[in-house]
Amino acid sequence: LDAAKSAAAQAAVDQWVTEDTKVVGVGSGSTIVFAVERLAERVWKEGALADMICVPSSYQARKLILDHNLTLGDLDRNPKIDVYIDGADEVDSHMVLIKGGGGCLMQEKIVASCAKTVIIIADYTKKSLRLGEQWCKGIPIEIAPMAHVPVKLKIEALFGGEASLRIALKKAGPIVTDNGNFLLDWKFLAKREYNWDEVNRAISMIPGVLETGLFVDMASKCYFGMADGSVKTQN
Ligand code: DER
Repeated sequence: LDAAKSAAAQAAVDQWVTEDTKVVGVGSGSTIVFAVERLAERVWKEGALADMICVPSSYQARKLILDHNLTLGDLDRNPKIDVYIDGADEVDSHMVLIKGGGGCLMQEKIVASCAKTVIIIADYTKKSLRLGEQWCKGIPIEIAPMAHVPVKLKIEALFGGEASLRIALKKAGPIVTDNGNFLLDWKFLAKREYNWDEVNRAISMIPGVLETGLFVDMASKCYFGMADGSVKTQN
């Protein structure tokens, strides 16, 4: 899938990051690595994008920017972002995204919300007609640690399914996010028709919920790398 990810990343970067692009928001995960590598190639091999500033959406993104000697910015100094580039766990036919498989959804959504344009890059396995077809791990939700049980119960009561606390693999106990919070993964009911905008708003209103991995009406355009190396777009 790396070739597909790389093709999507390069197409997106070359279309949306030009000499006029001053501030780029950098997402998190594995696909974004290819986008940062392409940005670095443009800067260091082609001598382009000299004024570009990169704003990270996680510790991982921050390290990617530093490791590639790109100029690191933040929302204090760069609150207006020209383009935000990030991956997705799933993209449905209405461009509703599930994000947060890598646990960085809160800062991702914050940085994305500051961007004029949000560009999603993914391999073909992320594209679906209906949310849940491809991504079976549930919708990630960032919550305050002390609230994880009541939030779980409220989500399940409101919308069904099952919300599970995300447990770490290489650390005893729950995953702790870059923001010091816990994550629930909500496996919703596959057969139920959800209005994802309403679901996103309702879950966001539950006391103790910091952010959801439902990105509704946020993506401007999606680039999917295909198995044959071609790139399909959705917007
Ligand atoms: O966790 C996240 O939000 C990531 O951006 C995820 O949505 C995409 O990660 P991937 O590029 O490794 O599939």
